Amino acid sequence: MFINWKHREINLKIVYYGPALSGKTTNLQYIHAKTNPNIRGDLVSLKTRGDRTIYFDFLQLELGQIAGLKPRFNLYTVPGQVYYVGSRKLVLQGADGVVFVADSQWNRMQANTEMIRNMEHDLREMGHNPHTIPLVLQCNKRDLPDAAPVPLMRQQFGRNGAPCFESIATQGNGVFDTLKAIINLVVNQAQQRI
Ligand SMILES: Nc1nc2c(ncn2[C@@H]2O[C@H](COP(=O)(O)OP(=O)(O)O)[C@@H](O)[C@H]2O)c(=O)[nH]1
Ligand SMILES: [Mg+2]
Repeated sequence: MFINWKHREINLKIVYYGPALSGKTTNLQYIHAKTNPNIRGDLVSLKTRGDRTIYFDFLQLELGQIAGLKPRFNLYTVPGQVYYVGSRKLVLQGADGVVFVADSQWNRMQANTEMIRNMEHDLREMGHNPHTIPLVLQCNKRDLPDAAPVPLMRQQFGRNGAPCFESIATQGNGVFDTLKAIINLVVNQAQQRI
């Protein structure tokens, strides 16, 4: 959370985290396609090459008000590939909330499990408490025939009481339900901290 008192803006960071190809970028593409251009910026996909590769997607939304301040929600995705561990940590830095995009296909359960572990580890390393940071679970790719049951996924990848949504990001199903849920959690926590 970063407040610019001069401009009365509050910047909030939401990170879409999950294994490679689970549908994180597709979520942002759908949000970008369906929101009014007056309240959103461009969808930017960045790949920087230096001594370190930083790779993520970024989309900014301006919605509503919090305590008289104008909130800007900065949505990021992390790259899921194993070798982008540095990017994932950097993107998680300062996160106000996380959406874990799980891939529902049976053969991706191991990848989901590994990424949940990475997420908890990276959150701790970046100074967050993985048990209290606002978190929403999205079970994506529900259209595929080999999708694992949602209760099982919720048990494996969800946190106690964390909202869980089924989605088909390519069709937009569940994308805004997920976004609204994480925004609600993040706004509630921000209001308590201001
Ligand atoms: N069948 C199906 N494919 C999806 C769904 N969501 C994303 N995809 C596809 O999965 C692939 C990876 O998606 P992408 O958003 O790039 O994954 P990322 O690596 O998590 O950013 C793409 O080919 C998407 O079209 C879904 O709900 N159902
Ligand atoms: Mg991506």
